[in-house]
Amino acid sequence: MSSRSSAPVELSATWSVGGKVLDLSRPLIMGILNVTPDSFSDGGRYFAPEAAREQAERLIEEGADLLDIGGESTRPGAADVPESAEIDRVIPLLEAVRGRGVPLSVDTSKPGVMRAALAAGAAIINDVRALQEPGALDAVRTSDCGLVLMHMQGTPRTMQKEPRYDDVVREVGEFLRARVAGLVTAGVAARRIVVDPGFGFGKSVAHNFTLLRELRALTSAGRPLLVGLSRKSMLGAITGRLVDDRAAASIAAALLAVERGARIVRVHDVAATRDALQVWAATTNEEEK
Ligand code: HH2
Repeated sequence: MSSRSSAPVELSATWSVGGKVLDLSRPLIMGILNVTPDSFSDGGRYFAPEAAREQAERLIEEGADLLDIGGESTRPGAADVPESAEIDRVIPLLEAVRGRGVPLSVDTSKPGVMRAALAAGAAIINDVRALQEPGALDAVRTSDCGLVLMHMQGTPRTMQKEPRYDDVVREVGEFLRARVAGLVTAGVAARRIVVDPGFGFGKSVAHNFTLLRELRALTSAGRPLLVGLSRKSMLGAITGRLVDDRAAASIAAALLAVERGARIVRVHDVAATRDALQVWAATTNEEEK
C-alpha cells in the first residue's frame, strides 16, 4: 500500500445543508434524477413531469437520503441548455417533491438556476464546475445550503479529448483543497462543503481507477468526500457492458469508494446500493458505524 493511500479516514463527520446537519457516520445515498432529454444514463426517461415525480418518489421509497436533480447533461458533447430552460425543467420538480424530509440537491453551474433552486427550497447546490463560473459563488454565499465542489479538467465539451496529469491524485487533491480554502476565505462555512474527485470528468479510464484506488488520499482535503461512479463509462470500459447493464459494477464501485473513505455516493440504483452499504456497515466496527 502506498503511504498516501494509508492516510486515516475520518469516519464520523457531518454536513450542514440548508439548516439541517446530516450525520455522515453512516454513508449516505444521493439518488440521481436527471430531468434532461440527453443524460448519458437516464436521459429522456424522466423528462416528462409526471415521470420525473414518480421516479423521485421511487428513489425516496428505495431509501435515498438525498435527491440530486439535474436539468443539464454534463456528458461529453451534450448540448448547452439556456438558463430559463434549465429552470423550467428543475423548479417544478423541486416544488413537487419538497417537504418529503429528503434534502434536495440541484446539479447546476448556473448562478440563475442556483438562485431559483434555493428560493424553491433546494438544500444543496451540486456544481461540477466547483462554483468557478462568474456569479456562482455570490449566488450561494449568503444562503446556508450545502455545497458539492467537484473536480473537472477542461469543460464537458472537451474534457475527454486528451486528459493529462503528472499525478492525478495529487492534482485533484490540490484543486479540491484550494477550492475549499478559497470558499472559506470568501466567507463560506467549511461545514457546508463536501468535495468530489469528479469521476469521468476529464479523466482517462486509468486516471479514474487510480483515483478510486487511492481515494483515501483525498480525505485530506478536510471535508467529506462524495463520489459519482454510477453507470459511468470507466465501468463499461472494464466490464464491456452498456450503460443500462452496469448496476452490479456500479454497486461494487460505490462499496469500494465507501471502504476508501467516501461518505456520500451519488447513484442511479438506490435500492441495490442501500443493500450493499448495509452489508458494509455490518462489517465495520461498532464505534465506526
Ligand atoms: N456526475 C454526473 C453529473 N453530476 N455531480 C457530481 N458531484 N459528481 C459526479 O460524478 C457527477 C455529477 C454525470 O452523471 P449523470 O448525472 O448520470 O449524467 P449526465 O451528466 O449526462 O446528466
